[in-house]
Amino acid sequence: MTHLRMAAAFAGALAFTISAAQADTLRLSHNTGDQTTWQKGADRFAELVEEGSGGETSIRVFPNAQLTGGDQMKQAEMVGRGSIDFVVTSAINVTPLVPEMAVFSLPYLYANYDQVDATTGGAPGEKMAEILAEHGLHLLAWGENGFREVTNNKHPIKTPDDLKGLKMRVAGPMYIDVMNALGANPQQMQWTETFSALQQGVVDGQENPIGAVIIPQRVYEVQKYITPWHYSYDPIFIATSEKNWESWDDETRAMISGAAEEAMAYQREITREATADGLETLKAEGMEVYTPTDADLAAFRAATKAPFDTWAAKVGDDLVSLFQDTIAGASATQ
Ligand code: X2X
Repeated sequence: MTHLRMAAAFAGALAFTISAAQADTLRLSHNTGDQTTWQKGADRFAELVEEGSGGETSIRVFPNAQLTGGDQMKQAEMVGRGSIDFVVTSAINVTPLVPEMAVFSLPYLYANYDQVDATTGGAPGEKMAEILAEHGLHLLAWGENGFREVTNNKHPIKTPDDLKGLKMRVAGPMYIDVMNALGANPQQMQWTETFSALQQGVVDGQENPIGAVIIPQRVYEVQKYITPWHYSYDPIFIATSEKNWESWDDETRAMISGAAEEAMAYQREITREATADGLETLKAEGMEVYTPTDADLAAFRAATKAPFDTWAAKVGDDLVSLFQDTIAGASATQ
């Protein structure tokens, strides 16, 4: 090879390195599988950002909490520190870092979607964004995991007594207290380990939203009974690090926020659609559905009052009142 040809080859390699460095690839972590509405929302966000940046910014989506070695609670902390660019996760996963996030999921706080939307779209949502910012997380938009419904393999759950002694997988600390109050034996476990734990009978049951998780993650293959008891609502959200946010100019901020809003509106819509006909889907897959009566729901509510009070005190009375006042102003029935 002549010197000249070597120089040309070297220059070519250098140009390649520079352009690869310029096309910014940001990383987004979420903690469910790649068929869920979480993934679909994250993918839509990535597409919109790629378009909005004229191809200069691409986002790679990592499902199943891969970036934190399967630890779903650690994602928010890593984003807060700026080591991951974006997270799509649900409220309960953030409670070890930001205990106030448990307010959303207090047992029987919400009766319907109008009430949910009034809080995420109003002053409570803004207040939570301020609290998240204190932990280095810049909230971009709210999406939906949904109302969490209980499944198990032993028998239909009709009353609080039916939970006695059941081994229940739960995602986070507040749900441990709720399950204990119901007489179940709760066990905190990563979501990615739950399917095989249910399959092998390590646990008897679990609780998760129908459209966002139970159907796309095929929980019906390893669970027989479901009771749509709507005991706890769990929102998801997209956040970036405050560090990223500070580094972006106004135009980039507007583009990223707009993409997040649009992606989460889409995510919420497909989640509600999948939930609306979800029980039919689950019956077709062989699950047995017990639809609780108003009296059953009142019994579940009464049985979860103690953990409600404990966690309301933990998150703070002012915050709970802000949510309750907003909820009272929204329509009471579906
Ligand atoms: O772990 C769960 O149960 C899940 C997937 O719903 C959450 O991330 C809270």
